[in-house]
Amino acid sequence: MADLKEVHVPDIGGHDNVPVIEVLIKPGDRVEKDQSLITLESDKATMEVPAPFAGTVKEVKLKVGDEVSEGAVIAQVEADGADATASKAETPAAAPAPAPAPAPTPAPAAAPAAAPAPAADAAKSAAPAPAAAPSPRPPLDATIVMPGDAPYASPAVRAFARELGVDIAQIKGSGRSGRIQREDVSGYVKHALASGARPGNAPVAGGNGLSLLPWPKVDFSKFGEIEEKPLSRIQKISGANLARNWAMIPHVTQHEDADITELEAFRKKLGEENKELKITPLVFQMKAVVAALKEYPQFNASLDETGEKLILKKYFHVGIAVDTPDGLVVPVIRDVDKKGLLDLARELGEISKKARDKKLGPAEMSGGCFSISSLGGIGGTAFTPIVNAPEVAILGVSKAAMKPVWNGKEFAPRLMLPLSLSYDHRVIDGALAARFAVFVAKQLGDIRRLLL
Ligand code: CAO
Repeated sequence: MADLKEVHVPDIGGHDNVPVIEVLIKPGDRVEKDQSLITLESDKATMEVPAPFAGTVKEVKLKVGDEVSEGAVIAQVEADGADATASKAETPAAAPAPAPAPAPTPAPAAAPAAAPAPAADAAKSAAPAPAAAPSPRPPLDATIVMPGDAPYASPAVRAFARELGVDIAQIKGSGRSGRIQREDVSGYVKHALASGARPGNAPVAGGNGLSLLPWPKVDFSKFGEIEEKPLSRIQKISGANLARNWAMIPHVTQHEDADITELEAFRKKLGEENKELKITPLVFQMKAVVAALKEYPQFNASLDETGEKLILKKYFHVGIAVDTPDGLVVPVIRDVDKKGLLDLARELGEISKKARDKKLGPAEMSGGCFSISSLGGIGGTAFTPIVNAPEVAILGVSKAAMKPVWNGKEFAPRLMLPLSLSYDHRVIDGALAARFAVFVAKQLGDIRRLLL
């Protein structure tokens, strides 16, 4: 027997007052279980709220522009008999929304398809995919990994497109507000097949697109026990940004060692005198980087969205990559040039605690000029950090180690800090990068320079 039930907004990751940007149902509509009812858009993600059961919409309780939180009533739905068990919609599917700062240049390079991936995994997408279903491989465009360009389509349509190996961002939707329908996906595939695109023979528009294989679809349970774990929201958002930056920026990494033997002795002394603070090498690196940004202003810059102009910044805000249980975040420490080592140590402690307690606001993660990613507390001898667009360079720091260094007469034991400077080769030439890295190393090698 039919049962009139209210459908509520589910858990939307603790967000309140999230605007409704689309209402996809009207009274009288039949909805299937998991069909999208409304679309919400927070500052970080667009989320489609699916129907928890099948039925007929009797009354819609929301309109575009309303702001909702968990528990708000979406609609009254007359549920089909056996389906009428749940009234709260399931947790919505989130698509990352635009990052606070836009990408510098829509370069002709291509990028992995809609599913964002951490950099290392993105690299794997170029590997052969033995278990992938045969599918047309359309040319991919770099804008696909721009989270803000996430196309409108229901989870079912997205799944259908994935199944066919189709990049949904290539499809023009024929539904309301450009919404992509199932027919649009099949029409796209038919067209691609008719125009000669087939597995292993994808067209490459103007030679500018990368022809990437679809993501491998593998039933891992065939090989042993597995467990599924959804990516956190932070991982999805940072993954999309990393994938875009990795695909669009021609990266080169310059390596350099800094002799921090004297700096380390000074740091230890400073730590003993200021026991309430944790003074790590990172604060010195921040000061050294700012000195280098002043010397080489090309590094304190961003490409504008046309890719034809550099914006040079006269302020010195440094982003610090912080590892949290939910993924990587990059809070920004402002005006590093105006702060002393102790102030920076205090602020770094506060901001990394805030990051790990998930209390960072968007404002605290924007406005960076240059980032530092320090893995020195963990280990490693070098790595290749990914530039945090629209910045043009990032300094990776590995673990300092005692090494024998030739001083002209003999090998002497020195504490050497490995630095890995990744830069956007569109903006920075190799020679300039080498000069910047040497400059940073010199600053750290002679801390008196940091006072200059
Ligand atoms: N070499 C040797 N030792 C180092 C070091 C280095 N380069 N950098 C830090 N250390 C030491 C510190 O002095 C500290 O030692 P004590 O415990 O004896 O005082 C210890 O390592 C731990 O330091 P820390 O990591 O807690 O502190 P930090 O200021 O160096 O870094 C933070 C703070 C927030 C950057 C760090 O905790 C973190 O999250 N790092 C990971 C960043 C990351 O994930 N980057 C990868 C991003 S992908 O590109």
